[in-house]
Amino acid sequence: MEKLLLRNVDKENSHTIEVYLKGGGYSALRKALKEMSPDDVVEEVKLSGLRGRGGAGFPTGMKWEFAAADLKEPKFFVCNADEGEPCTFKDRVIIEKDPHALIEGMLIGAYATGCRYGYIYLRGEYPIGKKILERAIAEAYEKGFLGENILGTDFSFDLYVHSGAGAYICGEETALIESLEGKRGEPRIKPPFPVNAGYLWKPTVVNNVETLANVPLIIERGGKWYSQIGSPDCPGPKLFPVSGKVKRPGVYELPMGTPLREIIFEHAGGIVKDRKLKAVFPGGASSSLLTADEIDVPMDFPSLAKAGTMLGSGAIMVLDETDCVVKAALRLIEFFRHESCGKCTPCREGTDWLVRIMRRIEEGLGTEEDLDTILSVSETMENSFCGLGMAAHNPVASSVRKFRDEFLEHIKLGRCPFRSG
Ligand code: L3W
Ligand code: SF4
Repeated sequence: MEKLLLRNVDKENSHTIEVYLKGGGYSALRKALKEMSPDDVVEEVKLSGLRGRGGAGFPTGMKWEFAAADLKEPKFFVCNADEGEPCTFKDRVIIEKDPHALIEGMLIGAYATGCRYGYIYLRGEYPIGKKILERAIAEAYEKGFLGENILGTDFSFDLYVHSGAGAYICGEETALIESLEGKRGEPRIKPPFPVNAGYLWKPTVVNNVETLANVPLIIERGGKWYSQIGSPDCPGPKLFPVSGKVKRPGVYELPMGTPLREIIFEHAGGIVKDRKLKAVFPGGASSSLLTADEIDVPMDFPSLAKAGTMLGSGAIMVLDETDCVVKAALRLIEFFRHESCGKCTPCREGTDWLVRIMRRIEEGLGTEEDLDTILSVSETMENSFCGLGMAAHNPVASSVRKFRDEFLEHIKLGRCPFRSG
């Protein structure tokens, strides 16, 4: 497949505006501003079928339509670049190697929705990305793509980078907004959705980095062209970060709907030392795992939901036959316990309970009853206040359901069977 999202990343100095312009950069912005009305842009994005790439897959055109219809002013356009999920490192490639694609996507989105100011909320642990983005923004101001009366039109837009301080919860859009306002990053109740009441309670569009990088392509080549790539229900190219026990870990751009088996065994080169595949977390650290015989699934939002898991950020984490599922699930729930903001009881207490029980089992001190307790705590966590708590239990609960024998072996042996002695 022709590289679309990664079309620029292998060019020398791909992060500079000279290289971006040479490759046709900012021509989509020019087309949008000079030849299309804001409504035309929204319609084109709706036609493309683009769905959010941050985890939930909400239709981007619909989100923009809601924001455009809200006439409160000023409106804000925010890029969620708080990429903090373990094993998710796809947005980083765009931030560091093709920052102008992101800026151009934001500009087109801001024009379509009537936003005057923009923020890129960047993961605190991406200091190189911060430098690159700030330089790219300065270059875009110099060339007249940012600021007052862009390209001689009535459209004006100012853009800033705001660094997070290392809290995963600030990737949740309403916690991100609270943090941007200078408050502690804790989620707000939804609705109202940010499109109507976001930053400073004004209409605010929040889109993920990868989502926005698709926008110049859609405007340049048309929504119809875009809608024919990948899965019909969920089209477009997708970045899949692949990590764990594969021969060639990395970020792969493939059409949405590419089978998981193909990604692992063809693109990522198969399992290290030709060992057996044991399990895969197909959609980031909060997805339910799939067993080796469940990987003939197309990697898109509806197909993975049907398979009882989720696409999430599209991050694929692979375990081989020498890996302990209990330990892997424990590591993930430890992350979520650390990152739970503590606002609501099911998540704050649930993640802590799961860590304690999982540690006990991993150390060989668990009981069979613990497995029922894990499933019951997981069920309670479904009632959490935000997506973090609602999904944090998935790796643990799915491991218990699909690898119950491995848990029982820990309990019977009184130690981890993957550890010698
Ligand atoms: C207007 C309505 N807007 C929904 C908007 C909403 C948001 C988007 C999706 O979860 C997932 C979560 C994590 N009017 C609307 C509306 N919207 N209805 O649509 O909303 P929502 O609430 O379904 O999801 P969310 O809270 O955005 C995100 C999963 O992502 N996740 C996280 C990945 C982490 C990364 C990373 O580190 N880069 O991506 C992992 O899978 O579990 O399910 O904008 O406002 N009626
Ligand atoms: Fe905070 Fe977790 Fe509740 Fe979300 S689910 S509000 S992260 S405690």
